[in-house]
Amino acid sequence: MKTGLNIVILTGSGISAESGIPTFRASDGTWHNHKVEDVASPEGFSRNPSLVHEFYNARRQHLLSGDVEPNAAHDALARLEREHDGDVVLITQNVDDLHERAGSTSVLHMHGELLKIRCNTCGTVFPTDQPTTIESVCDACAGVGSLRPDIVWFGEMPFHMDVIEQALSKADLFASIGTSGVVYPAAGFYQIAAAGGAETIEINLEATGSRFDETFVGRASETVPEWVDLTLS
Ligand code: BV8
Repeated sequence: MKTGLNIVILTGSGISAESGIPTFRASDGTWHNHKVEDVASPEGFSRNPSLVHEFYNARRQHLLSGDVEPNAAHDALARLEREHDGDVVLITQNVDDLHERAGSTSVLHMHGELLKIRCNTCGTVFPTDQPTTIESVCDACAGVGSLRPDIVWFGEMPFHMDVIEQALSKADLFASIGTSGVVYPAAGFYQIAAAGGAETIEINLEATGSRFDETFVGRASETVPEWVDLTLS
């Protein structure tokens, strides 16, 4: 592998599947037994905020339960960041903290984070490991019922898009790991990177049909460490 390459990585829920976190599009088309528009949209939140708080409280509790740990794929990406002699930018659509727990240091959570909440009134973002409800009080402005998950819902602008677009334009290598490539703008990142001259690869249980230069098929906990070994060799 040539030295000093700029590597940009995008991960999706497939990288956390073997850690025990259900992927977004389960086969029955629902997501944790809910319709997406009811639990991952601003309209759904204004229609029934308690349902949305419960939805994210349950996922946060599962993440913090002790049953969910980073897997070998998360560990391998942290090793790539430590050992690669060029830039490694890690973008994730996931809202879990498994990349950080595996040792990745600068993770761009473009869809937000389960362990953060935001006040709709004053905009303050807090770390949290506690459930939130419509009675929760904002510690910054004392607003009652003004807290929401610090999550990007459908129809909302993803976070860090300026940094992401910069990184994609400078990428020499773009790797998409464990994502079905259905949700935009993330699904279009490989095309932006390719337009900037990057080689693009996909690592997934099955090829998604998007036009990557190369596809590695297999479980992330096996294929990602193999790809990192290859990239560092
Ligand atoms: C926006 C919240 C603009 C966090 C999420 C038509 C065309 C283009 C776009 C649109 C359109 N209609 C609507 C849109 C926009 C919309 C969109 O893309 N809709 C889709 C459904 C068509 N996008 C948006 O609304 C985005 N915002 O566009 O804003 C804008 C402009 C101006 C002003 C304002 C706004 C916001 C999108 C973010 C939505 N939030 N989640 C949360 O609660 O989790 S998205 C949700 O999908 C999750 O974040 C998830 O990460 C993400 C992507 O899903 P995947 O991670 O890919 O998961 P999935 O199950 O689909 O796939 C898993 C993959 O893993 C599979 O391929 C599987 O094979 C693989 N796998 C499984 N196991 C393994 C594995 N691989 C390896 N190893 C394994 N073991």
